Amino acid sequence: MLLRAALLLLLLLLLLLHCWASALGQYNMCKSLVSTDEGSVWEHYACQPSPASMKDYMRIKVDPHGITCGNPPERFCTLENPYLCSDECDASNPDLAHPPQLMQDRERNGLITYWQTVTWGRHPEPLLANITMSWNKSLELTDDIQITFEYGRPTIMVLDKSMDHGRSWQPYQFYADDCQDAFNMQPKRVRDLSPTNLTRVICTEQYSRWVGSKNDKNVKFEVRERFALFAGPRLQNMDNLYTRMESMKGLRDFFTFTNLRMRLLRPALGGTYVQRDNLLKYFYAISNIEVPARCKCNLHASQCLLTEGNLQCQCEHNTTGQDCQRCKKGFKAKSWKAGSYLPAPTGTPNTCTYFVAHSNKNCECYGHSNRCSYIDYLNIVTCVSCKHNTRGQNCQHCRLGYFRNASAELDDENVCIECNCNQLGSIHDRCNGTGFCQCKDGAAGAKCDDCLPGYYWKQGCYPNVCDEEMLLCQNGGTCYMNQKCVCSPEFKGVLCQQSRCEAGKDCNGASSPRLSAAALLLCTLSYLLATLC
Ligand SMILES: *[C@@H]1O[C@H](CO)[C@@H](O)[C@H](O)[C@H]1NC(C)=O
Ligand SMILES: *[C@@H]1O[C@H](CO)[C@@H](O)[C@H](O)[C@H]1NC(C)=O
Ligand SMILES: *[C@@H]1O[C@H](CO)[C@@H](O)[C@H](O)[C@H]1NC(C)=O
Ligand SMILES: *[C@@H]1O[C@H](CO)[C@@H](O)[C@H](O)[C@H]1NC(C)=O
Ligand SMILES: *[C@@H]1O[C@H](CO)[C@@H](O)[C@H](O)[C@H]1NC(C)=O
Ligand SMILES: *[C@@H]1O[C@H](CO)[C@@H](O)[C@H](O)[C@H]1NC(C)=O
Ligand SMILES: [Ca+2]
Repeated sequence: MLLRAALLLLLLLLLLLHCWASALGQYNMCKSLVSTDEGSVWEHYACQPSPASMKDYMRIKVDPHGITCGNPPERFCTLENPYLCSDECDASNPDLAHPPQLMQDRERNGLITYWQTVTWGRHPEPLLANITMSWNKSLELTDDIQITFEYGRPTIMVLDKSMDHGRSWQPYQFYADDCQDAFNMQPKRVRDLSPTNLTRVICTEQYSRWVGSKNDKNVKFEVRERFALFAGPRLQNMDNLYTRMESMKGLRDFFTFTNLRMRLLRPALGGTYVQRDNLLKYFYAISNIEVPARCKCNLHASQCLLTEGNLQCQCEHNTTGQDCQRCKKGFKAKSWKAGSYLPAPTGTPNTCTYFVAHSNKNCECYGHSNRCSYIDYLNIVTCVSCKHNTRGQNCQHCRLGYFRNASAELDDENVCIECNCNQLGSIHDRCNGTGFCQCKDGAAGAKCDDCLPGYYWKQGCYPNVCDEEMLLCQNGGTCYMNQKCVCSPEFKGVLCQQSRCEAGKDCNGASSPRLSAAALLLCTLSYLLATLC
């Protein structure tokens, strides 16, 4: 009796814990053991890692070379105290150095540490600096990016992002005290956006105006406010946001990145003009960059760990890859798919599965079929109804009329490319392993849609009748598209080589040839009649 009560209590406790856990974070579990009539089985769910402070994992690069202050040591002053230039930056003295890593350190005892640039000594040449942050991992923003500037925020800057490890970049947000002047853009705020255009790249003046260097130090990229358009002001309706993530094109990608870059284009001025006689008060200083995000694991992992210096999703659902973007070897009965947030609250895991044939042998079809049959007399298992234009025991070949896509893996839907042989120029519709068709005489090109020199195209390739080199039209005739000579009235023949006036005939009497033709017809008819009678 007591045991029973204790068990019940434990169960209640577990249930409570479960509820508490699911309220705390959605999609935080990839699987759980549930008991059924047939014993315990694993149930699988769409899952994603918790948000983390990604500044701990970022690699920072600062450009141009020599932009960090302190080498050689230099003095600087602040916008509020422009004539007290007693502060010093010295790269060789740890207490006075301001290296880039101070943008991502954990500050202790209230001591603010910051990266700082050289001062604007080269005015009016612009003071430019790039800060590139790399993770070597696809991440998804979960809250605002926040950059903390000491001694004033830049009056012009751009935040860029890359989704392909820095190969290509796109602007994420423009910042200026005068958007029209700096970027020829209308100033906007995120609150001007609506659900239909929240992925619009805007220029904002909210973080660039001078408010004193201590009043507001932060420049933000607003994620929370954008989420709120779907999830409500306190993000209480995240289900709605997740539903939109599934259905709205480009929404998830908008928050996805592998790299970020800040382009600092003009420092804080503390006023309208640059004071040329005191350039020691113009520079950039950043004490912190906060990037709250989660690893993008395509809803196939609830953990993301640092392995060999790189973030790596701990893939479940028999997926693999840095972002769980592939099926594990041997689990390719279906094509890979990302997990789905829908239906709420647990989503769809879209697990990778392997196929066991009736004979209990593995049925490997590289994802082009999920059916095999056992051929008794050959003692083999072979895939049935290979899709994506494949064929073969394992759907490992391309159907006739298709060739292998060299840049695609065997389990790719695009693995076979149509030969596309020109019907008129080629012998048949098959091609070799690199897509070359077999051409009829005179045809050329990979698809046989061209002609060799000396041939012309007219529903196939035919040898030239005339040309400008060997087969010249004669007697003033002109060559028409290599197909025929257009002769002047007095000449005929393929190359106009024959005169219409042959020796001994009267060329001027137009009626005489017609007459003789009529006579000939008459003769033939009478001859026929004679033989018939
Ligand atoms: C910053 O990056 C942009 C884009 O690659 C480049 O055009 C610019 O020259 C860089 N600026 C500096 C100061 O390195
Ligand atoms: C980036 O991550 C991939 C996968 O973890 C790894 O193979 C590669 O070496 C990493 N590159 C760098 C520069 O760390
Ligand atoms: C977004 O749409 C809203 C209303 O549909 C419009 O008022 C606003 O100007 C748009 N914002 C941008 C940046 O285009
Ligand atoms: C992954 O494969 C293993 C067999 O190796 C199986 O036990 C497990 O249930 C599979 N997981 C999923 C999510 O299908
Ligand atoms: C070849 O495969 C790659 C990778 O899947 C794909 O991007 C490309 O479009 C394919 N080429 C053709 C011609 O289908
Ligand atoms: C296909 O034919 C082309 C042209 O004859 C040739 O260059 C190519 O090497 C052939 N490819 C294969 C795989 O045989
Ligand atoms: Ca710091």
